Amino acid sequence: IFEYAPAPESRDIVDIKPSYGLFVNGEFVDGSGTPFKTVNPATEETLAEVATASPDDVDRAVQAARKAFGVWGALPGAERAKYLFRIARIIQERARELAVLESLDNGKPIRESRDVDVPLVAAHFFYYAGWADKLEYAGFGRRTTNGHSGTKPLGVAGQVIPWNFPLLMLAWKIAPALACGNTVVLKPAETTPLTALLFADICRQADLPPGVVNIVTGAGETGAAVVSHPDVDKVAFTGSTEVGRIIARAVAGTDKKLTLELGGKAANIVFEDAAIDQAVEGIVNGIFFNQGHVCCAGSRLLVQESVQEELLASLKRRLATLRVGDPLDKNTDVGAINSAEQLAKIRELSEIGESEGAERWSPACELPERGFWFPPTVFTGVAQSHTIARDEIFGPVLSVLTFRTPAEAVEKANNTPYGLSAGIWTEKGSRILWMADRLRAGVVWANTFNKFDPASPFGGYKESGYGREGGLHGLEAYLDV
Ligand code: TXE
Repeated sequence: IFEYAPAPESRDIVDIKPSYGLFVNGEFVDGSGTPFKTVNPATEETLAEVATASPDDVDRAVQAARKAFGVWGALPGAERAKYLFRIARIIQERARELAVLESLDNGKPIRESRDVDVPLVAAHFFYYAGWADKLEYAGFGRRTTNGHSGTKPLGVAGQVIPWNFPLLMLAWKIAPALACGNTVVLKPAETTPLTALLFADICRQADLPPGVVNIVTGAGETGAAVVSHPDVDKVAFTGSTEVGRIIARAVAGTDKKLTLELGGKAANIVFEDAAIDQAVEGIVNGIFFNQGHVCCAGSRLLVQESVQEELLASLKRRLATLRVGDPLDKNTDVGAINSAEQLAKIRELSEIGESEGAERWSPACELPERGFWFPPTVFTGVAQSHTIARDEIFGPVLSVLTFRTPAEAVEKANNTPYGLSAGIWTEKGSRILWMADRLRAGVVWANTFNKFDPASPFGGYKESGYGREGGLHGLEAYLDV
């Protein structure tokens, strides 16, 4: 299931239309709001003009989803599985198109969209297709001595997703929702709407009944109309903690169910007995993968004092080999920053880092003149009180802190309002277990980082949100028992 077509780096294989409408009830239709432009962040060239869904358009999408729920929710699970398997296979067949379009609209290196994002998207649809006819065995429905318990889909799911993994976040949201028998109105982020619209085309190709999946494009106002629509039964959001709070308030006092996947400030903790070369690869992957636009990015390196010097020297040598540039070049390691706004935020926080006394370092690298670019950056001498040790930067910027004992590592790692992920690098198995028990993080990786699997639940503690996506637990968010 992880197969994909090779060498997709040519732009010519995608057919980008000058303008796009909304996908409602199985058709592409005009939006009534003012259309917006989506740009290629690597060149600032406009890729297409995209419709904005007004509250009335969102209402039409929700009504279409409600009507389709009558059919889709009543289908036997095995029938729903057939559609999901078909969607998964079409994703594989169109993997090159999806990967190139994702890199063009988002700025991420083609190697990542081709080898990580798109294969994981297909894997999610395969995985949840497999559950569609087995929900009663999933631990939710059981025969008991006096009868039996069962599950029901919730109804219409309103889903709002961010721009860092446009297709993968769509898959995390849509695949389990559909497997459980719900229908969907999804709003992609305004800087990366194109692959969601290509996915809409895939739904048509798979003959998915009209209204089961609806895609409404637009900015935050469109998202707000989706989550506050009275006929939406379930809200799923991935994005900033700030907007997560707004959504939690909008949903409070209604009968809607809610899952939130928000920001993070993960600690990647390296002990003196770790395999240093391996740890360096994990640190690089942890913070420079996807330009650091990753909610679970290992943005705080906690290194044991005794190996700090050796580790940093090795890390700097490795960073000097990273290639920053054209996302469609298959040799590129670090692509473009997704938007001018995000670039401004990364610049501002980096300047604050310097002004608060941390030492800033970047390898020599030539950045393209046009587009949104930021070099891989490391801050050393960072104290816990520094802004760059506390705020989510969401860019290719690593803050380095040190510790002496495992207990101090735990204390520092947990000293954040977030709790999404953490990494541990050590040769001692017992230490991994000791640390994992004490880290307040939804995911703890050991001797690896940023590893994803559709069978693994993912989600946060504290201000990183609540609910789990992925795996068996991901079904719970879309079922009533
Ligand atoms: O996020 P927003 P932004 C963090 C990261 C980043 C910061 C800001 O630190 O720098 O958030 O990014 C929609 N009701 N993350 O401004 O605004 C919006 O249109 C309903 C972490 O892009 O949260 C988009 O589709 N929806 C994160 C989505 O919410 C609303 C990923 C996310 O945008 C809305 C992205 C409203 N009132 C950013 N306002 C992660 N957890 O991975 C906006 N939206």
